[in-house]
Amino acid sequence: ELKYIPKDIEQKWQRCWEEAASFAVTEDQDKKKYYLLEMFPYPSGRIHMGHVRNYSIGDVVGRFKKMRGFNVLHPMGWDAFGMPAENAAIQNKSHPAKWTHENIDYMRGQLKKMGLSYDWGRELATCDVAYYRWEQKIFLEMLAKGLAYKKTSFVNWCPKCETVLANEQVEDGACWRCDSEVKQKELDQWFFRITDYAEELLEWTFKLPGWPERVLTMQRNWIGKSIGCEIDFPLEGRSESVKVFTTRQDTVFGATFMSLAPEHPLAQQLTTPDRKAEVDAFIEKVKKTDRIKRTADDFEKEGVFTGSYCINPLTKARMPVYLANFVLTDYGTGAVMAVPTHDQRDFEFARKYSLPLQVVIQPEGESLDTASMQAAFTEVGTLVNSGRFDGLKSDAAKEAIADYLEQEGIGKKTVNFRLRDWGISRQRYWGNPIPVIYCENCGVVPVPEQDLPVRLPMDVEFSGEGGSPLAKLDSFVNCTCPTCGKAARRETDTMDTFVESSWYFMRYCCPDFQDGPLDRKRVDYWMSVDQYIGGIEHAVLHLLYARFFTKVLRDLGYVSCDEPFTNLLTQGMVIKDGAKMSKSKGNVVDPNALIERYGADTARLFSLFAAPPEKDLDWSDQGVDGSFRFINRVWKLVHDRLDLVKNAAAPDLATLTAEERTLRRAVHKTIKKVTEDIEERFHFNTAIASIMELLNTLQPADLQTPQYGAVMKEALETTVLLLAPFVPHVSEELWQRLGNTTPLSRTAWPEYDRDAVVDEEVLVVVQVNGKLRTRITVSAETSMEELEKCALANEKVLPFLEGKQVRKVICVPGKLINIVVA
Ligand code: ANZ
Ligand code: ZN
Repeated sequence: ELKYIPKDIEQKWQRCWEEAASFAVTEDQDKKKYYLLEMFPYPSGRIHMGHVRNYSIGDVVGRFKKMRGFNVLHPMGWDAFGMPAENAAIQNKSHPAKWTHENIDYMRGQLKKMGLSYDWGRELATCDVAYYRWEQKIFLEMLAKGLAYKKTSFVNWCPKCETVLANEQVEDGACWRCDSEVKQKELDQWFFRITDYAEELLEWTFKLPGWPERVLTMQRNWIGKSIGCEIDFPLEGRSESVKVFTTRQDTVFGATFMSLAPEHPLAQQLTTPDRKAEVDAFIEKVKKTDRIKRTADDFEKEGVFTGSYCINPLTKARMPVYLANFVLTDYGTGAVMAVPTHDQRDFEFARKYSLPLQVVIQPEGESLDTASMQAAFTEVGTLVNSGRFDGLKSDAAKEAIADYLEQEGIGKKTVNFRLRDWGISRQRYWGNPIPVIYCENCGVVPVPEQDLPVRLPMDVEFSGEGGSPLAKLDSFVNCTCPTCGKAARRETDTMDTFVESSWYFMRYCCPDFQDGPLDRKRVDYWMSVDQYIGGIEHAVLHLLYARFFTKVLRDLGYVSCDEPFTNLLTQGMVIKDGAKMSKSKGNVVDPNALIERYGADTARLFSLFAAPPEKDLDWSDQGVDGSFRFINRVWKLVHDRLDLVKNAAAPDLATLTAEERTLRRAVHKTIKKVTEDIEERFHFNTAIASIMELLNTLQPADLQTPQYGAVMKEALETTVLLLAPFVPHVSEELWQRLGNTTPLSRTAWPEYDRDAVVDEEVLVVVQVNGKLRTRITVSAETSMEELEKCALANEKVLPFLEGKQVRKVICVPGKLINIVVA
């Protein structure tokens, strides 16, 4: 049949790939492996255009690498635990498991309709016990190594979701999911000691050239390494001292007061009776402000005097001790030596409370004066008013003062990280149960390995009120202590869902492994992921946790690699009418409707052609239409020439005519361009554009030469091969109609012929006023304008143009150029 009917051919080839298990892979030691991965979706209900784009990008890479001879692992699965399932359960009175699995089934069907080259045999869902049981084992091993621990802490609490949020899940003081205002709450929580890996996580950000610099910078800032000193400031009239952390020990002579976090353990003790009421009121007030606000630059700096003093260990000056709202309790030592002349926050604070200022760093060629200062001078400079350190530059002074403090026993060099341990406790049902038991005799008792998994019970009630449904389920909570046999209580917190996404990519390597979380041999064959593709919104959270987990699992002996993702591509958003596609904006295009109307190939082609992967993709109906028309043009071209090429052999290169050579050159130049665009740059849009250009060359071609059929056959087959990663269904179909019996999915990518892409050169005679002046060699395809430029700039020609005016240039392409001057 002659009409292009996407539905028919797409179903046909999807069935064919499925039946032949075309994309199933094993650990073939003879082949070079390539592990390609797109971030797995949350089964929210339906695929959206962001998914279509993400997976289309990945599929080009996967199919291309396979055609290039790689053993490509390209798996897909479901990030299936999480709050929306629970919220839906409350709303629809259905079970989160049911909701989740129905969504998975539906979305799997949608993905299959896109013709993506997944090894579906490796599919996993993190909410299945077959997956989360192994995560419990990993948790227990981390617990045994002290990498998982419990502590009481203030946590970000979302009153609406009734759960703890990681700092990363708080955006501008609001919950990242529901946008409610986040509160502070004190709770007993489980933590992963990611800070143990802070240094290594940071170091490796300098050894990941395949990651976008932007993401690496965000990770570095998040880890936030600060090199400085801890310095002891003795308290007046007391034996103890206050320890501060500073990165600017070169300014210690300018420290005129002390600022403590309101939560600092000494805060109450240092408060004199006359100050108590004011201090208590202040502490209460700060408790109510969230941490994000407290650290914002434009947040009003406020404080209260405790009534106590400490002594600057170098100047011996008396320094009033304040509590200040911008000093955080969990950074450094929770105490700051305030240097109002050189720190802006301290400056504002000092002005507000009339505290003394002393300049100790002088900028080049300037003289700061405390009376007229409008802001702190925060750069480096030369030390003044700093005793024996006067005249040193800041950098040298940092060293010298740190050494001096160490010598005198009043300080030591330290490194501080902004990174905090990862709080993983969630008071939620639909997550992985933390496998521990609380016993009055024995305390915290890990669930013994032979008792794993701790299954998530199915018989829960969802009222939507107050805390975790698990805690209300006696049959789950009540248990016996594995150590002493007494009645005990089971942990009812579940793990943050970021735990599941921290190692799923390794489980894909051995999804059916029954003897542990990971089968080291298989995991080592596939890891690291060669190309990871996903959204920039995961720049810190998921990508940092996944890196941490990889290192933990390495140290637990499960895997050899240090880093999970060699190359990372963060794709842009899909936008429509200038805004991100979202339900709230009402500008959503449903992939179902798109595929129904145009077919998956058009949906894929459009999302690949409209923008390079990292850039935002602007939705356009005309663009979709254009993609569909292009496929139709290819379809028609191939069918129009079927008779011509049917019985053609491969071209005999030695006897090609010039016209045939020109046609063939266009074909091989396109192979070169498309190959480089995909392989080196992921510039799929320009790759597709050059295939379109080739089509423009092929369509009008109509040679009467002997090998025209042979050359056209090569041209059409090449076009189809080059299109295969982008529009695989129609490519397979045309490939077959061109008489090939091996499907494209098992065909090699074309290599370009080096001889064919070299432009033919011609010798052009250059005359001035009809007299031969020189000959130049140029490509046969050089345009008249270019040829003219070359001739006019030629050094043999220039002397004859001097002082004359060019009247006319006569050009006979490929032969002669005559410059007429007067
Ligand atoms: C004295 C000083 C003088 C400072 C100066 C800066 C400039 P980073 O780079 O982020 O590590 N600081 C220390 N602990 C703090 C806390 N718990 N809450 C709020 N601020 C704290 O910043 C280190 C600087 O932040 C430290 O250096 C300290 O102020 C402040 F001209 O000490 B500095
Ligand atoms: Zn016990």
